[in-house]
Amino acid sequence: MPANLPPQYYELEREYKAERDPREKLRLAQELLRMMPKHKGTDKLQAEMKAKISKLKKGLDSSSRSSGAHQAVANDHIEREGAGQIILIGPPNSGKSSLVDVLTAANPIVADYAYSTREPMTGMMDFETVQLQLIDTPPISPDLYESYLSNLIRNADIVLLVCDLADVGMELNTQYLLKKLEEKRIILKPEAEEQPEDPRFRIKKTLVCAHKEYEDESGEQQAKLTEMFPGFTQLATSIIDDDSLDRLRKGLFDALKVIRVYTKHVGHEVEMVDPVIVPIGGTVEEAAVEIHKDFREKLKFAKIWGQGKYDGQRVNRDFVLTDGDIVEFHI
Ligand SMILES: Nc1nc2c(ncn2[C@@H]2O[C@H](COP(=O)(O)OP(=O)(O)O)[C@@H](O)[C@H]2O)c(=O)[nH]1
Ligand SMILES: [Mg+2]
Repeated sequence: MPANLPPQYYELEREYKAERDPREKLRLAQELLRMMPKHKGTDKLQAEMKAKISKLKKGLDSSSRSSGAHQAVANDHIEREGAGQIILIGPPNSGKSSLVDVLTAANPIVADYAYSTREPMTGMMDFETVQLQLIDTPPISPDLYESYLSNLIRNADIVLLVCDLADVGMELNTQYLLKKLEEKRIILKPEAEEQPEDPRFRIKKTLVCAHKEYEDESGEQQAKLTEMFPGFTQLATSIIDDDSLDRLRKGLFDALKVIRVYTKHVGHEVEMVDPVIVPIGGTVEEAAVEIHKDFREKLKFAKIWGQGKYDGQRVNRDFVLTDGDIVEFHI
């Protein structure tokens, strides 16, 4: 049986063969396996690719052990925590670490020299009743692109592109970053509702952070960013402007397009803490399953409190929830 592979497969295979960086090679191999149509004609090819993947993984493991760089392999995946994962990226010195420092309890190195951040670092940012996970990263510049960044960016929910209004080279440095990401097949867009037809590319929803706002009194630099990023949410920030940081927190939460649903037990007062997170448009059933997977079977109905509802209104599992609703599940 012929394998019948799409033309993109061969293109990607060429790149895979030419790639020297083991981590990127592994990613391309995984992508090839994903692209491969799954039928009898590709059985052998699939098995071969799986073997190559496992070999590449072993290679990465042992090279990290021998150099003592354990961190490196773990770097390209960070387990999501909280209501969403946001990765901060940008040119050197744009203020990524400063933002993670003021927004979370993490203490990344902040420095007035470039390349002070070498490893990704996470911190949890409070927003009202939830926490969002921020990832601080090393810069992207002609001198540095940490290859683990591609996977980290691909896996994050939202990208926060930190642009430095104080930098005369802001436009060039930002253009460089966009070009570099495109090489890595990551495209930054205001929304990521539609993924491209070419499965090798990934569109990432991105917010533009116009950082160090007080260094741009004329607003010229901000205007340049708006021109470069039409349609994007652009937020002006400074680490000494608390209001700007509050707007950033809210902007990031809104960008995640999730709602918070508070649950209560029958006969108890609700505590407005630790909400269940579901996507906008999420139903009673989706919220119930977040609590316990058995609830999908067992749920009979729910009572609901919230805007536009009667207190304790009885609803079915397909009822669409809104942010801040309080739900009592009946099983
Ligand atoms: N004027 C001004 N400087 C800032 C602001 N945020 C950070 N910086 C400075 O910018 C430099 C680089 O900051 P850092 O967070 O290390 O940048 P990173 O390389 O992107 O992580 C440091 O000297 C910071 O003090 C800000 O809001 N306004
Ligand atoms: Mg830094």
